[in-house]
Amino acid sequence: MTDLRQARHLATEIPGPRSRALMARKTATVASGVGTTMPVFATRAGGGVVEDVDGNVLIDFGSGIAVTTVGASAPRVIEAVREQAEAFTHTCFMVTPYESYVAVAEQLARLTPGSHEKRSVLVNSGAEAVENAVKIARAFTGRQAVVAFDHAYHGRTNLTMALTAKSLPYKHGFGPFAPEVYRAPLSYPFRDGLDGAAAARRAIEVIEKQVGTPAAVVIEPIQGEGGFIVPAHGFLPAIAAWCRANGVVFVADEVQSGFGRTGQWFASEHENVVPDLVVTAKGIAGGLPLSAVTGRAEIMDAVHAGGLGGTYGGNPIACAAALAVIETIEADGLLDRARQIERLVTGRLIRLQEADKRIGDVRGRGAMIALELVHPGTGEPDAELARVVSAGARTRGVIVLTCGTYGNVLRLLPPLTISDELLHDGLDMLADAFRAGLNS
Ligand code: PLZ
Repeated sequence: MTDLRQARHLATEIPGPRSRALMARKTATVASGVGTTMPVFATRAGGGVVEDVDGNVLIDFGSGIAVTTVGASAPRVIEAVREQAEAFTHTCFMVTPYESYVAVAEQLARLTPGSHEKRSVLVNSGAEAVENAVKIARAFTGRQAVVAFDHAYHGRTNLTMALTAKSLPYKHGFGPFAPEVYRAPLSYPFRDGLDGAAAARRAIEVIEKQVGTPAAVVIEPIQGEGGFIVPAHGFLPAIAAWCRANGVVFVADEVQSGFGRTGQWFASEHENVVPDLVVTAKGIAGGLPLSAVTGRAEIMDAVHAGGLGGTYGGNPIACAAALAVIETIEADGLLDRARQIERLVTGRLIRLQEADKRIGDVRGRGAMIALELVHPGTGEPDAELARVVSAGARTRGVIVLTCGTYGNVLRLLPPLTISDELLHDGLDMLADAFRAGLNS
């Protein structure tokens, strides 16, 4: 969106009258289980902002939950989508294949960690891709058990609800859940104080004693919804090494942490981990619904012909968008940009933390940075403060999301196309919201 002004602008209160009217229509017709973070309706978005129906321009620290890494109206993506839509919108890859699906698989083989031979399957959502990774690991190993971790988030389908840790809002009332899912303790340095090796020993002991040898271990290299938890150094490599030694498929759920978000193509790379299977979604296609499982050829090809697929999997418009996203990240140096954003944002947040004991931890990598809020002294999670500060930031025109098992984490996920000016302005507003939150 070339004419979208890249500056915060409040034309009305938040939400304005048009958004309020639309919200009334939503309430009357959209299922109430579908929540919204911001009470405003979008008209345009791109660069580092979202414009709403009342003419407010909001700073985007959410990227539609880590999706629009290249911006919400990236020129190459717009062009690729337009061209593909004119050629054809769908044939179904399982009926009449097309080149872009193959090209996306080639790019995934090139970009995911490890130089081994790889295969990919393309599907539509993060949850669907995680489900497929589990199917593939089961077919390859002939085993059934799957291990996930504390605080994990893997989706809202039945199997991925089972893998997801948090009950409310994701699982409550929706059981029974898929069987043969087991949970191991994660490394959570801020709360458990363990180094990576000790945390891995603790997790492996739980797996060995309570599960035996599972088909797969599924883990987010940096947790998303669970609180942007970065495991202690050495934890991921130790878990991956145990998997390798025991013939267990190591699945990295890079749905939120992947595709340049953390300053590498994949967060696994920060720990030199080469997963057997990598699950991608979100940032892969600039907002078009696309996800993938990419992994070792011998594991992926263990599935019988016709065992993987779906009507829309690898839709041609989504594939065209994905190729444009990859080109954009490489041509525009966006991995470097993610690292710059990390320096700017963490620098400012650490200064904020030094002056405010309610900020217990500043963590994350690249443009995936979080603040964990606590009651000073006890360190108990302070979800109410997270609610007050994120709401305060939103009324000041900044889109800020929360996360965490305890609901006490503020997470910043700006598009990599955001300007430094917008980052500073957004962080100023966040600091204001913290100051105002003192009196709440
Ligand atoms: N794995 C690591 O972060 C999606 C969920 C928002 P889908 N996270 C955002 C919500 O409340 O529904 C996610 C993730 C990780 C899997 C998923 C699931 O991806 O595309 O939402 O299915």
